[in-house]
This record gives sequence, structure tokens and C-alpha cells, in this order.
Amino acid sequence: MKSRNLWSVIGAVALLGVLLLIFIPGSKQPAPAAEPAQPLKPQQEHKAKHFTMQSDIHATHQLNRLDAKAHLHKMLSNESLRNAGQIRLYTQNEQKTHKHFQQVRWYNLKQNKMVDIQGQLPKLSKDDKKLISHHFQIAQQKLKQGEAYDSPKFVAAGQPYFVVAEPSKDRKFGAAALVNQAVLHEVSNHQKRNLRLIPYPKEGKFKVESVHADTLSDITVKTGHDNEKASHFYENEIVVSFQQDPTKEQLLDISKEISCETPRKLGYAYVFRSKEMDYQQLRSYFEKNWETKYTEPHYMYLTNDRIPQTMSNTGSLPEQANAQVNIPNDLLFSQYQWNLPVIETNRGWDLSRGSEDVIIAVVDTGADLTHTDLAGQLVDGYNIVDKEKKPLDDVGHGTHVAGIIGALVNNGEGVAGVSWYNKIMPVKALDSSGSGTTYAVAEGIIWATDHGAKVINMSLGNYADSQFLHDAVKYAYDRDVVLVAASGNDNTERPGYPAAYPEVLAVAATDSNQKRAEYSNYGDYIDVAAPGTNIASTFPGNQYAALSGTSMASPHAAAMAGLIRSLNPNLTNQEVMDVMTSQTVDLGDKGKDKYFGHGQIDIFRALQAASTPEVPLQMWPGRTLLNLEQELRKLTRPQTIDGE
Ligand SMILES: [Ca+2]
Ligand SMILES: [Ca+2]
Repeated sequence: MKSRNLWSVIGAVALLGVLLLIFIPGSKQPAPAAEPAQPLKPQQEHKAKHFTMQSDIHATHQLNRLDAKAHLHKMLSNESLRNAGQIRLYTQNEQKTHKHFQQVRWYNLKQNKMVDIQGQLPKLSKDDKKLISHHFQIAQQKLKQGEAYDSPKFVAAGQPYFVVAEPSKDRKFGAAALVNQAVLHEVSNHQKRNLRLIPYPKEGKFKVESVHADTLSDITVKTGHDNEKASHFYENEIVVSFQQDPTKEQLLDISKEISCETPRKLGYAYVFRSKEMDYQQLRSYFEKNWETKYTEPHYMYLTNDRIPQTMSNTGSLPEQANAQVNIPNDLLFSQYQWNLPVIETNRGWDLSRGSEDVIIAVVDTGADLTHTDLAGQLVDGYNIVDKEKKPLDDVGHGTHVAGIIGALVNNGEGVAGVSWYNKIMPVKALDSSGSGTTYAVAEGIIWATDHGAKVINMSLGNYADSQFLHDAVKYAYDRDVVLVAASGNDNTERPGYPAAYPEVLAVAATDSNQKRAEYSNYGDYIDVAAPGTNIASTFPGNQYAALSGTSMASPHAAAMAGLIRSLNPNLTNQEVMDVMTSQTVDLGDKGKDKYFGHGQIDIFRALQAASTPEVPLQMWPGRTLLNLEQELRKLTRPQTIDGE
């Protein structure tokens, strides 16, 4: 546990910071712990990321057990389930939507009867069967004594499993389940990629080239750290914005000359894919032959999440969660969702729980459209990756982000979202590898804007500044959309996009100790910080997982923007952003700093400010100036792009 040493060092530095502050005379309130002056070195960062990932896996494991037990209790407390036929029917139905419950046993303990229902079990060896049967036997013995059972984690058919058993309240009945935990592998793979612990994307796929984000010179990505400097793009594609759009005939000429299929157009710009030419050749072709506004590579965007750590130190609600605070009954809330009370979400619910008129789009990997804890929360979305299909999540990232924003609150199941009633619009712009192109992300932003989104969450990024993407961001901004994005997980000061665009609210991540998350990118462009480490949320297949990353921080802020817009629909997008940044809790160095921006978001304070009927100007310093800037921008920009 070398990483523990690391944490104790960080803890000691933080403690020293607190001590120093205490000795300053006249300091009125306990100041937050000072941030270590230097971000972690690559090696330390790597260790810290691994620690975070392990703790996410551990937390996910615990979430699974808790959830499995809740399902057994629900089954046992259902009075209508008392004969074998009913029990079989009920369980088989559950197994359709909860495939990880691969075997369930129901016991009538007084009459010594048992019903065994098998779901989609893999091919099991003799030894596997013996092991499983062994755990079911112990479970039955425990149930007879009126006790519950929790098996250790074990491996069967190459996959992780556990067996849990619970007696009914009157101890007359009992139920046990064999639960498949393949989700742990998913979380692990997911987080290795999202925390950039492995080079990404894998070489060979997509004909992707990696270049230095500033110089565009070639770069070889061998380790996850190399991603910090690298931007990935399609080597045989180019984005072109023309001074004057070419005619159909001219487009045909271009297609012939560069050997490309029909180009795609979005807003101002075209994307050409050549069968023969690489990016450099394409660029010289367009610069020589056409009047262009800009040409640039067709960049790829990656998700910005990571995996969580043990929640042992976050097991209870902070003290401010007093009796008046709304404590929802969602199963995993009290033990795992440190992230909601810490930003005063529960107090905020007294002022606004959101409105279904305010739609929050999630431009991501899609969403699990049948997750029971998202039922009714999603509106129709869009699949840019495969337009014939619904925006189904084949990665897990988008489902997790959607759950943070709006998992059903107070339904006795799973997790609670930040918002109760705001609708979520899943827009799938990232494919099954968790990456997408400038074109797809830009199209997602424009589609969401044209289809009524008032807030857009973008838990994704790239280090290259793309005018094409920036155009799409401006398109949404000019149509009064609040844009929120994750800063990135490389512990670097290099600005990432779309987060660093001025129209976008950039969100850094904090952990449960109110410290900057070790992976969180930083810089002058950071607007606010929000919880990002070990965040419990929904995962495909009616499961729950704990993940970490600025991807998890961003949706907290996006949901908050949704609550503000629900409470006061008269505020412009810029005014919403001003409320969010001015009503923060300052962390780290006094005032705005590059790690936390204006500070950590505070939902209660922001909603209070937003509900004031006549908002005093001083509440939003710079508001007038910003409005003026907005007006000026409108005057100086000839036109805005039109989505197609
Ligand atoms: Ca719930
Ligand atoms: Ca600060």
C-alpha cells in the first residue's frame, strides 16, 4: 500500500497548511486546507491514479452487494410471492433486466422447501459448480439460523462472483443469489482508459495519428502520460471552412482531385476523407487551390472519467446534513453519495428539484435507456455514431454521467441524481471505444441545441483547439444554452477543449476531503470545481458503479445549471454561469485560483441567489460587462452557423 504513504504525505502537507492558517490573526472562519503548491509528479500521479482506480473497483463491489441484498429484501417482503410458480415468474422477470443475478434461490425455512431459478449462467466446470454449491450451502445454513450471508469474492468460469443471502423479517423465509461481477472488469478497463493509464486510442484503429497539440509534429504515444501532449486525429481526413461555400460542381471536382467520397458538412465546415492523401497533403491541396477560412485536422475526443477509491472515509453524511435536510431513501445514498450533501444538494432541493421543461443534454456514449433508476427521466435523444439506432450506451460512461444528473430520487432504489425532474437528452457522439470526432461532438452540440436542450454536458476533451468545435460551441451559446465541460484527467496545465473555450463552464474535480483530485487538469480557464472522485451512479444492465474523473464532476455542475434554469427561467445562459461561479465555496488559495477556479459549486447558495426576484447587479460582478461583450459579439460576428 505504497499509495497510502503518498496520501499521508499529502495529508501532512494539507495539515501544515491548516496550522499555518490558524496562526494568522483575524482569520474569521476556518480556512479550507491549502492545496500542495505543486501538482503530483508523473510517477506519483500514476500511483495515485491506480489507487483511485482500485478504490473505484472496491466501491463498485460494495455497491453491487448492497444492491443485491436490497433486491432479495424486496422479494422477501412481497407477500404475494409464496408459491414456487409465482416466485419463478417474478425472478425470471427480474433476471431479464438484471442479468447479473445469474442464480437465485428462495427458501421456505419452516417447511424446508427451496425454489432454484437459474438465469444466464456461463459454462461451468465441475469445480466451478462445486464452489458455487458450497457457498449456497453455507447460505442455507446461515438462513436457518436466521442470519444473512456474504460470501467472499470468488472466480468461476473466469469471472468474479459472490453469493449473498438474506432472511425475511419473520425469519420464515430466505433468499440467496449468485451475482456475476463482470462489471468490475468493465470498471477497470474503463478507468484505465479514462485515467489515461494506458495509451489511447490503441494504435491501428481508425487510422489515427497522434500529434503534439501545439506544433502538430508527430508524436509516439507509448504510455498513458504521452497522452498529455498528444492530440489524436484521423490521418486521412481534413476539416475545411471555406471563405465561400463551394457549389455542387466544385465539390464534385474536389472529390475527384483528392479521391474522396461525398464530404460531410456541418455548420460552416466540411469534413473530407481521402482514400489516398494524408492530412498534410490534403492541407496543401486546399491551401493552394481554395480560399479557406481555416483548415484543421479532424480531431478525436475522449471521455474524461476515472475510477473511484474506497469510501471508508466517506461512509457518513457530513454534519451539515441536519434534520431539516432532505435525505432521500435511495439505497446507496447514505453510504456512498458523499458528493450530494457536500455541495448542499439536499438543502437546495427545498428551493428547486428541477422542472421537466428544462432539458439537459448529455453529449457522450449514449445512455442505458432501460435502466430502472433512469425510468422516465430520459427524452428522445440522437445517435450520431449510427443514425439508424437509438443512442444506446455500449461503454457505460454516458449512463454514469446521466445518473449523476438525474437518477430517480427517493424511489428506494440505487442512487439519487442531483436533479429530481429535469429531463436528460442522451446524444451519442462517442463510439464503443469511448471516443468520437470533432464532427460528431460538434453535430451533437448543434443537434441538442436545435432540439430544445437548455444545458449541455460534455464530459470529454482533446488538447487541440479546433475552430470547428468552437463554432458549434458558439452556435449553442448564442442560442442561450449553458455549456458545461470536464477539464480532463492528466494532471496538466495544458488547456483542454471544449472546457477552455470562454463560452463553456470548465469544471475541475475534488475528492471527498475537499482536495483537488490528483488527476484533475488545472489552469486559468477553470471556472468551478465539483465532486469527481468515487462517484456512485447508474451503470448499464441495471447496475451501479463508482467511477472517478472530471467527467463525473462536470455533470454535477450541469445538473445544477438545470436546477437554476428550472427555478428562474428568466436568467440568460451567461447569468446562470455567473450565479454558478459567484456562489461557490472558496477552496485552496484565497479567491479564484487555477485548481478550483472560483471554488466548489454550492447548489443551495446558487439557488438562493437565482430565486431573488430582482437580482442586484453586485451579485454578479461583471454581469453588465459580460452582457455588453455579448452584444458586441453579436454586432461583430457576421452570422451564426446553421445546423443541417
Ligand atoms: Ca434512485
Ligand atoms: Ca480558491
